[in-house]
Amino acid sequence: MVMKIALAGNPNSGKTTLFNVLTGANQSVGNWPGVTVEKKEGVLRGHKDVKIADLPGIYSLAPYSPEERIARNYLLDERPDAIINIIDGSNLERNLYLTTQLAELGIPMVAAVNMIDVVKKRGETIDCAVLSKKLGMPAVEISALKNSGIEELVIAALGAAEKRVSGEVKKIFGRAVESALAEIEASFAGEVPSCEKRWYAIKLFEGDPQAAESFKNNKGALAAAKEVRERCEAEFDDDAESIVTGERYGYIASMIHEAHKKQGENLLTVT
Ligand code: BGO
Repeated sequence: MVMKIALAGNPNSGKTTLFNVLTGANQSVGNWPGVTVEKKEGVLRGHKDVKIADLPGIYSLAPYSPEERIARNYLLDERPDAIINIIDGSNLERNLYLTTQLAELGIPMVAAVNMIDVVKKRGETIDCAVLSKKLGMPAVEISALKNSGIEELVIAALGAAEKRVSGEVKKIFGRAVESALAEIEASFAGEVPSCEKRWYAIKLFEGDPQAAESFKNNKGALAAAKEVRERCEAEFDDDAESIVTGERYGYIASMIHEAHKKQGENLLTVT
């Protein structure tokens, strides 16, 4: 059986470099349907039954730019067996924003922390065990340019794809937002597969237009989401999308605080 793995990440995270390392000459290039955005697919070296789809470089899974829509629709509609999320380790905060969103899709996933050569050259370290625990997925340090960590990454990605179920999606928001999301999830009844519930609860809470469109026949869920959203917006005196973004960055800051050490930090001084 053919397995599908999607490669997702920010622009300039090293996605093309990694795609080339993973697939070698086994690539085909076309366009995504209806748009002039390049679509690259390839076969994983040494694994002829594993296809790698290179998604456009994106900063978030909002449905606003063509690149975001392509990546998001591919992941939602095709539900690949796994996602490799390439993260520029020298730009953790910005890159982890997308990572936390991808994790909500309920698709098995591996974080590939790239540019580790740059990180090390700066005298910094990234603790992948901490990232892995906080993200609820394997995290592997790599340098796509120097071809290091690739074997470990492939093993982790194939392992995730074979399991077919994602790890438990971490509850990264504060108590009020988490309880709002639980209320929205409860309104789905049996209509949404359990691995997709959190994604749709967050999107409906945010008032995401594309998610609302896919729930147009489920008026109960839309009404529940609206009621919960309005209540939270009044409580926070802010709009739902900003509340979610703010709390997402809060969680990312706590992850980085634990996982990213700069030169001279946390060294014991003996007097
Ligand atoms: C240029 N380490 C280092 N040091 N650099 C890396 C790594 C890594 O692990 N991985 C990728 N790069 P893309 P997207 C460049 O092209 O794969 C570099 O957008 C240059 N080019 O070599 O294109 C990679 O597909 C001139 O750098 O990313 C590339 O995600 C001077 O990161 C850049 C310096 O990689 C982006 C760099 C003419």
